[in-house]
Amino acid sequence: MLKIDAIHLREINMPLAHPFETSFGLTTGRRILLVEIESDGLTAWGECVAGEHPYFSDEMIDTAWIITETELAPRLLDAELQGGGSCPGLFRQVRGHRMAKAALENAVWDLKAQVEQVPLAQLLGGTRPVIACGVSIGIQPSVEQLMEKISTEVEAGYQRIKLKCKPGWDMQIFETVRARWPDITLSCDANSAYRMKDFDHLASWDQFNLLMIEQPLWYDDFYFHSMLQKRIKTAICLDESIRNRRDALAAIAMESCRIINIKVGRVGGFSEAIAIHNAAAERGIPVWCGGMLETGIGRAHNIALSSLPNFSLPGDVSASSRYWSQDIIEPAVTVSKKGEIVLPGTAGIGYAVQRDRIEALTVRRQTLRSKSRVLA
Ligand code: OSB
Ligand code: MG
Repeated sequence: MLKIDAIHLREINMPLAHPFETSFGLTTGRRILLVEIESDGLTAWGECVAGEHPYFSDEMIDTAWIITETELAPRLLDAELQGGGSCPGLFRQVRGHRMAKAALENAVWDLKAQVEQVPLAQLLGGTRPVIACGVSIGIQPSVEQLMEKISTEVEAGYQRIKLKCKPGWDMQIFETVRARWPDITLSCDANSAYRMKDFDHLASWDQFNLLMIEQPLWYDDFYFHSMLQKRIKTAICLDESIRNRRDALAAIAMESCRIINIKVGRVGGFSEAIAIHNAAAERGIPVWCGGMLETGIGRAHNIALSSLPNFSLPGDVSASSRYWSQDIIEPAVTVSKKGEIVLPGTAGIGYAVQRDRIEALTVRRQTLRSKSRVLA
């Protein structure tokens, strides 16, 4: 049994090495909530992937902070835990706030891996010694800059290029890219930028031989995606819409998608991520691991998750240097010329968390201990 003695919340601010633009907005720097749990002399970290604004989902760092402080941490502090799998039950009374829940649950999984002296990937059920990496390339100020970026990433060996798109930054881009790289594995991510009036337009993208179109329609929709999937040859991949295993089952049954992007934060933690992975595997639906501009801590968690067998498509888990001039783990995450990340072999997340660096980046902190428990 594990018992958590203290939970430390902190906000760190980190400028992105390159601004990242999606159909829902531009991010130049990240405000990130990190949680650190202490148990019997061991310490483990979790990263909350909620954004600076509630634009990708309804969570943001400030809602995650208050829910963690007032609801989730108090439940975790008094509990007797078998491991990370005990968290969903503890947190069930709190509806939603999955990114906040995931940060704590994932830290508990890391703690358990340290106690058992096994790599986190092994504890999660991972089997892959290396994972296949793709990149997500944001909307650029110009087509020339986009071509430059793609060229850099293709040269670096990444196995799949995903282009963020939106009305006005789609067809012409795909045409230009395909003219230069007819054979690369290419996909796109609309982050819900299209509507029913765009169905013919979306159907015309079949000519570009995209591996998938990610989340073209509303962030909370299955039904209209299933209508669209019937109209187009290209596979739809759902990201935002899939909050849990039931959503995955519904989407698969309705044929709303043929591929699922699993983000451990979006679905509330490793337990639910594994449940979705398994449900998809049983139904022949491949999954891949999405990214949320994570620091090394969240990135290490994504790497461990990506080692599960049905993560059979390259994910959005790429090198630290694409995001940060200096990461908060050592060594930084690197990607080989073959576009792969080698799973670390040591116990826990397999990377050393750089506490000094985190201290220097911290702008807000709070510690919660067992005796401070206040529940309604
Ligand atoms: O939809 O996959 C997305 C980043 C922030 C929010 C949403 C998304 C993304 C990415 C970037 O595509 C993935 C990454 O490189 O971390
Ligand atoms: Mg996406």
